[in-house]
Amino acid sequence: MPTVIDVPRCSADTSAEEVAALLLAHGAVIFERLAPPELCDAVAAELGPWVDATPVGGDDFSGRNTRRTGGLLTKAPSSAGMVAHPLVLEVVERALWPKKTTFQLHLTQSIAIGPGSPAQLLHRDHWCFDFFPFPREVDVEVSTIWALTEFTEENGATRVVPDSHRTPDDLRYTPEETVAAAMPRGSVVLYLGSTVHGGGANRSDATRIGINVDYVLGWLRQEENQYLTYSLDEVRAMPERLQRLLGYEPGAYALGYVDGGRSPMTILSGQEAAGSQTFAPG
Ligand SMILES: O=C(O)CCC(=O)C(=O)O
Ligand SMILES: [Fe+2]
Repeated sequence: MPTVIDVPRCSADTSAEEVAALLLAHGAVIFERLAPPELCDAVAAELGPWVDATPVGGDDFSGRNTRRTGGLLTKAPSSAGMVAHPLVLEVVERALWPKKTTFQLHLTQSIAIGPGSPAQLLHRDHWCFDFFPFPREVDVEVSTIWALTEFTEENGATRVVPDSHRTPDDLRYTPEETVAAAMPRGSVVLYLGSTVHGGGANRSDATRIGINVDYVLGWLRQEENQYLTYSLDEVRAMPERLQRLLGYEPGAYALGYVDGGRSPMTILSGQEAAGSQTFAPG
């Protein structure tokens, strides 16, 4: 039986620097009770009807009794309090490497794992990049899952393999090598794109709901297409920080420009000078 270490834990008064150090050291970290109950209540109330209307997944990886509801920023606007949580963003910024210009949202989704669901296949989220073998010391993605319901060993808390983030990409792990990211409602587990993990089996009689928000370097393609998920008018109504996170700021000097060099941010704000061309972010 292998010795399995637990996911390190910290609280809302731990500094972003310390949290990032734990995340980089062990590949995962749990921030306990970062979202107050009122925020969880608001997100749950806004989200409820959307989850009810969401079909279950069509394959084993998505989960045949799991409902994945995307585009959270308009379906559950309060989720912005999680998506753009300043402490989480600071940790993400510190952890991603090689960080140059910026990072962006990779996806937002609610993951509602229904009773009786088996465990999800263990995987590394950065496999979404067509299984590109990133050098082991490079972290291009940070994933987060907020516990909207309590996460327990029994109800399908995310399973994580601590310290798996620097092992060869093709090294496979067994369920016995995972630990449950059990945590109270309002907590969030952060893990690197290279960290092995998967949704747990739900052996309870209630649905487990997590708010999954992933971040990725600005020069990579987003998993959930943010430009088609929200209309321009919806994006224009959002705070600037969210607009930037959605990918409307250049991903690097010339990444994402419009028409020869205009920044999408100036198009959103309608403040561009006619004929002006700039690659400058914002
Ligand atoms: O729902 C979970 O706990 C994990 C889901 C996950 O890792 C994924 O879908 O990539
Ligand atoms: Fe995953």
